[in-house]
Amino acid sequence: MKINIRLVLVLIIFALGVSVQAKKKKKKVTIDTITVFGNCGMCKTRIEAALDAKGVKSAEWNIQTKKLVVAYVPAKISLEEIKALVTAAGHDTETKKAEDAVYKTLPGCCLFRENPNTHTD
Ligand SMILES: [Cu+2]
Repeated sequence: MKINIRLVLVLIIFALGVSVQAKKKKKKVTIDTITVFGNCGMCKTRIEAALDAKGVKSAEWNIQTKKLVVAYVPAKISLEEIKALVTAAGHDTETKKAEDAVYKTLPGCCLFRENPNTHTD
Protein backbone atom coordinates (compact mmCIF):
# COMPACT_ATOMS: atom_id res chain seq x y z
CA MET A 1 0.00 0.00 0.00
CA LYS A 2 1.30 3.37 -1.00
CA ILE A 3 1.13 6.06 1.65
CA ASN A 4 0.41 9.55 0.48
CA ILE A 5 3.13 11.51 2.30
CA ARG A 6 1.59 14.85 1.45
CA LEU A 7 -1.75 13.87 2.91
CA VAL A 8 -0.07 12.61 6.08
CA LEU A 9 1.87 15.87 6.45
CA VAL A 10 -1.26 17.94 5.94
CA LEU A 11 -3.05 15.91 8.60
CA ILE A 12 -0.15 16.31 11.07
CA ILE A 13 -0.01 20.06 10.52
CA PHE A 14 -3.77 20.28 10.94
CA ALA A 15 -3.65 18.27 14.18
CA LEU A 16 -0.87 20.48 15.56
CA GLY A 17 -2.86 23.60 14.70
CA VAL A 18 -5.91 22.29 16.55
CA SER A 19 -3.89 21.43 19.68
CA VAL A 20 -2.20 24.86 19.71
CA GLN A 21 -5.62 26.50 19.47
CA ALA A 22 -6.93 24.35 22.33
CA LYS A 23 -3.98 25.38 24.51
CA LYS A 24 -4.50 29.06 23.74
CA LYS A 25 -8.16 28.78 24.67
CA LYS A 26 -7.31 27.15 28.01
CA LYS A 27 -4.76 29.80 28.92
CA LYS A 28 -7.05 32.71 28.14
CA VAL A 29 -6.59 35.31 30.87
CA THR A 30 -9.42 37.43 32.27
CA ILE A 31 -8.82 40.66 34.14
CA ASP A 32 -11.41 41.76 36.70
CA THR A 33 -11.57 44.54 39.24
CA ILE A 34 -13.30 43.97 42.56
CA THR A 35 -13.56 46.00 45.74
CA VAL A 36 -11.69 44.57 48.71
CA PHE A 37 -11.76 46.31 52.08
CA GLY A 38 -8.53 46.92 53.91
CA ASN A 39 -6.39 49.70 55.33
CA CYS A 40 -2.68 49.56 54.93
CA GLY A 41 0.42 48.11 53.38
CA MET A 42 0.11 45.04 55.58
CA CYS A 43 -3.38 44.50 54.18
CA LYS A 44 -1.98 44.88 50.69
CA THR A 45 0.68 42.24 51.33
CA ARG A 46 -1.88 39.90 52.93
CA ILE A 47 -4.45 40.27 50.14
CA GLU A 48 -1.92 39.84 47.36
CA ALA A 49 -0.22 36.89 49.12
CA ALA A 50 -3.61 35.18 49.50
CA LEU A 51 -3.94 35.31 45.73
CA ASP A 52 -0.64 33.59 45.10
CA ALA A 53 -2.70 30.66 43.85
CA LYS A 54 -3.01 28.38 40.87
CA GLY A 55 -4.69 30.12 37.97
CA VAL A 56 -4.01 33.63 39.27
CA LYS A 57 -1.56 35.45 37.01
CA SER A 58 -1.33 38.69 38.98
CA ALA A 59 -3.10 40.53 41.77
CA GLU A 60 -2.65 44.17 42.71
CA TRP A 61 -4.63 45.89 45.44
CA ASN A 62 -4.77 49.67 45.77
CA ILE A 63 -4.84 51.07 49.32
CA GLN A 64 -6.61 54.32 48.33
CA THR A 65 -9.26 53.01 45.95
CA LYS A 66 -9.73 49.57 47.63
CA LYS A 67 -9.76 48.10 44.15
CA LEU A 68 -8.17 44.75 43.47
CA VAL A 69 -7.15 44.14 39.89
CA VAL A 70 -6.76 40.43 39.35
CA ALA A 71 -5.66 38.61 36.21
CA TYR A 72 -6.60 34.95 36.17
CA VAL A 73 -7.31 31.94 33.97
CA PRO A 74 -11.06 31.20 34.29
CA ALA A 75 -10.47 27.56 33.30
CA LYS A 76 -8.38 27.16 36.45
CA ILE A 77 -9.99 29.47 39.02
CA SER A 78 -13.28 31.37 39.22
CA LEU A 79 -13.91 34.87 40.50
CA GLU A 80 -15.92 33.33 43.36
CA GLU A 81 -12.91 31.21 44.32
CA ILE A 82 -10.71 34.31 44.20
CA LYS A 83 -13.12 36.11 46.54
CA ALA A 84 -13.06 33.06 48.83
CA LEU A 85 -9.25 33.31 49.05
CA VAL A 86 -9.52 36.99 49.95
CA THR A 87 -12.15 36.41 52.65
CA ALA A 88 -10.17 33.45 54.01
CA ALA A 89 -7.34 35.95 54.62
CA GLY A 90 -9.72 38.14 56.68
CA HIS A 91 -10.75 40.74 54.12
CA ASP A 92 -14.26 41.60 52.96
CA THR A 93 -15.14 41.93 49.29
CA GLU A 94 -18.07 43.79 47.79
CA THR A 95 -20.22 40.62 47.82
CA LYS A 96 -18.53 38.19 50.20
CA LYS A 97 -17.59 38.86 53.83
CA ALA A 98 -14.78 37.33 55.87
CA GLU A 99 -15.71 35.12 58.82
CA ASP A 100 -15.70 37.17 62.04
CA ALA A 101 -13.28 34.69 63.66
CA VAL A 102 -10.74 35.23 60.87
CA TYR A 103 -11.29 38.99 60.72
CA LYS A 104 -10.59 39.31 64.47
CA THR A 105 -7.12 37.80 64.02
CA LEU A 106 -6.00 40.80 61.93
CA PRO A 107 -3.70 43.40 63.54
CA GLY A 108 -5.47 46.48 64.96
CA CYS A 109 -4.50 48.82 62.14
CA CYS A 110 -5.99 46.41 59.64
CA LEU A 111 -9.46 46.26 61.25
CA PHE A 112 -11.18 48.05 58.38
CA ARG A 113 -14.69 47.49 59.74
CA GLU A 114 -14.07 49.47 62.97
CA ASN A 115 -11.24 51.74 61.80
CA PRO A 116 -11.53 52.29 58.08
CA ASN A 117 -8.81 54.18 56.26
CA THR A 118 -6.09 54.12 58.92
CA HIS A 119 -2.88 55.56 57.58
CA THR A 120 -3.84 55.70 53.95
CA ASP A 121 -1.48 58.52 53.14
CU1 LIG B 1 -3.62 46.47 57.27
